[in-house]
Amino acid sequence: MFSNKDEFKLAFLKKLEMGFGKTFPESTVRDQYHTLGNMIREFISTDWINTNEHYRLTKQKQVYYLSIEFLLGKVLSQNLMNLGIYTIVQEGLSDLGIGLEQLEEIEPDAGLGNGGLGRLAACFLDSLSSLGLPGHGCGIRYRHGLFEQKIMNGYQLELPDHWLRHGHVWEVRKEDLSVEVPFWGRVECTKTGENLEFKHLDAEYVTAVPYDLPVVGYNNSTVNTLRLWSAEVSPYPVNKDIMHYKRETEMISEFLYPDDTHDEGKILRLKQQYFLVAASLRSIIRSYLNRKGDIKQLSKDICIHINDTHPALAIPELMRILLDEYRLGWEESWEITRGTFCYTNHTTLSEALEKWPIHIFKPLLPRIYMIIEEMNERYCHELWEKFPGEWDHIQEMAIIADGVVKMAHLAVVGSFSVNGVARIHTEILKDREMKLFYQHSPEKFNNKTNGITHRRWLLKANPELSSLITDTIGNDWVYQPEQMKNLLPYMNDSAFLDQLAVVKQKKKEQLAKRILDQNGLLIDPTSIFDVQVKRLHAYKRQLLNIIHIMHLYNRLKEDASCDFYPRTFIFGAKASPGYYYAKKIIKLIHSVAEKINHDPAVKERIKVVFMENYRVSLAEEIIPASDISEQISTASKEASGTGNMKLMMNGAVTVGTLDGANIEIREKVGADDIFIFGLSAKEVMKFEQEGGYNSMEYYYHDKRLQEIINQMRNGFLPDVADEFEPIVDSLLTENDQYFVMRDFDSYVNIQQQAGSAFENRQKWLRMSLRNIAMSGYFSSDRTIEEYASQIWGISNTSLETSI
Ligand code: DL6
Repeated sequence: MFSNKDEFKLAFLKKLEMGFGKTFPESTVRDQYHTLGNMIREFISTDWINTNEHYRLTKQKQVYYLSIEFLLGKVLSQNLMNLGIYTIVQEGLSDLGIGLEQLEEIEPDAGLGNGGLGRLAACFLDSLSSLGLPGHGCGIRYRHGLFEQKIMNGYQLELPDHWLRHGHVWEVRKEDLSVEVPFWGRVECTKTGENLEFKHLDAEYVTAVPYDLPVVGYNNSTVNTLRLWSAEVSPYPVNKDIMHYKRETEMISEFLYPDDTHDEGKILRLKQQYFLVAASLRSIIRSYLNRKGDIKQLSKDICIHINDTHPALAIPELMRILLDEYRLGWEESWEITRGTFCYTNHTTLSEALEKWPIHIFKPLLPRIYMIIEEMNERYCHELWEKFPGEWDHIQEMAIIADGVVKMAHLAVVGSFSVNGVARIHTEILKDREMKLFYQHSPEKFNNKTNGITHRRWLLKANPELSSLITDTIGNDWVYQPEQMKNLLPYMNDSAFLDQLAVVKQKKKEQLAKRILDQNGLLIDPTSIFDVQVKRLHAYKRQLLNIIHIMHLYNRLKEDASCDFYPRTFIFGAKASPGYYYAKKIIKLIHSVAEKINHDPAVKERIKVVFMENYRVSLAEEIIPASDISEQISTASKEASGTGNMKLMMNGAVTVGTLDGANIEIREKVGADDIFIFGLSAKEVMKFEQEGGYNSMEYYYHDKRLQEIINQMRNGFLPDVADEFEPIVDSLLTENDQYFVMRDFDSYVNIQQQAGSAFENRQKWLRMSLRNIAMSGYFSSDRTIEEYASQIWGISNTSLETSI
């Protein structure tokens, strides 16, 4: 298509004219973006076809990663980089007077996810392709991804995300591969000889139309597929008002996470989940049979990964297909099914463990419900044999109990592998949440510590640091990220450390400019950039961070001459629209920012910045500029975290609790190059068992805390009256469930240590370097290699190997 800059320019101009019927000078930036995107997608298509053909011919085992979220962000630059044509395109465009970054600005962030779980899925896809592994994603093409956050007077407002408004250049609609998904209706059971036959009658059908996105591997010609399903009206007749049916149908793929506080919302969520799995399984099996697969061998040739419990209905759905469509017996179907699925748990928070009320489930998915009932009966029978008479034990493990279907139980029982996402998380699952299941089938349980793709989070997000690394140790680290360890010998090389400092400074200046443009706030790029970017949740404790900021402010007010290195506190966080408390924390951050940023007495030594609409592309700007990475969740609550890994990889030093993957980060960098504070998970869980600690005591005895809490309610903060009563209540009346006050003193001390360490420039640069050098372990390539060899049983047999 093009192999050098001049060919690229010619092809680009021709495509622009043909696509938009305009001359180049008449074209808009959007026309240019679309032209480039379409060109690159076409460029990819030969490798895409070849990869599929290769899989078909070699009949190698395929993995399908089912996820209700894929937080892809922008893909233009990543694709150019993975294809090895970034420079050709950049220079070609530049000759035409177009900045590639201008076109990137136009690209919408594909925000089909909330946070960690969805971004992990996107990193995994990148690693699968880049390692030349046969693994594909299946998800939903939401018309509106995660809401756009606007801040008005310190309050979060949610606007619908219109990422598809101008079309999506990367997707290919494959209408011919549409499938029909049934809801409602009734099941008729007839007996023919010895056999029972089940028919789903009077169902209401929804057409699932696939949109395929290419997932381009890094420099290896592998292009896997992310298939996103869109819900459309079916050609089958319906028994209700057609407009009503259309609205209901299209709602299925309208919004990511509809509000499910009421039954109508719950039905929609459940519909989304079944829609995803029913469509995906039909398409997986169809393509398996096209490859001349034998349905009885399915579990040897295919592995389906369930990303959290949202796609767990895939288990009864496969049973239904095997029983009703292929007429296999229960035992045989069950063996195939259990051999096909594996499940990852991403949280131990009980409110996030999904349970569907039977009164909603049964009428919506009548045949699936029957199958789950049968699975449950057989499973309880098996338990009864093992634990005769122990009703409570069996009840606790049942899939259906207390009027609900327990999705985590369904996922565990129907999978051959169950994993947590960091070592401590897996241990907590085995010891607590899933203890009985672990005791029953310990062989299923394993840990796969999360990872992030270094290609996006370092190579693309931080080209300056990437070049420094490559100039210093060569580029093998791009293929084998653990080779970043070869940077360790430069620990005492002051010339190298100086270059590292220059890179960080440059990234900080870029971010400072963005903050000036976006927030109108001038910040000091030589101050410490102390960053907490993640979803807003009580357990993540943005509150502890802001309380600490208030404490620093109070100290500076008491003694303006006190020794204090300037700090810029940077937050980025979206709160779930219905999460009232989290929204109060956002308001609190803004009120504190308002107070501090305008107080001349602090002499610019503290600045507080809240960056609106945190998303993947903004993360790519903030993370490379960070000095301190705030990972301060209440120990035992954060399953793993992945922001901690991204920040570490970009040289930020962690201030954190012994929670999630922070523990493994500490093991890698050593206790001297991370700042650990607070209660351990064991201590937190012990307090929880004993009914918590007495937060009032801390209020009365720690004058610093008392002052801060009083300031939340005594008019000290501008324009707020009793705005923060719910926060004060959570700390005092509700006994501080997340141990914010309990960990405060320890946090203040560690922050002081971090500040002092920063002042010793050489020491800090060495800490930063060790974090970068040891971050290779947290590449999702390592994680995916573990999944591939230890769970999925797939390997790289691609035409070209990646190195
Ligand atoms: O595993 C990815 C990510 C972890 O890093 C976070 O620690 C965890 O909170 C997050 N979990 C979710 C839970 N969603 N649900 N259900 O996003 O997963």
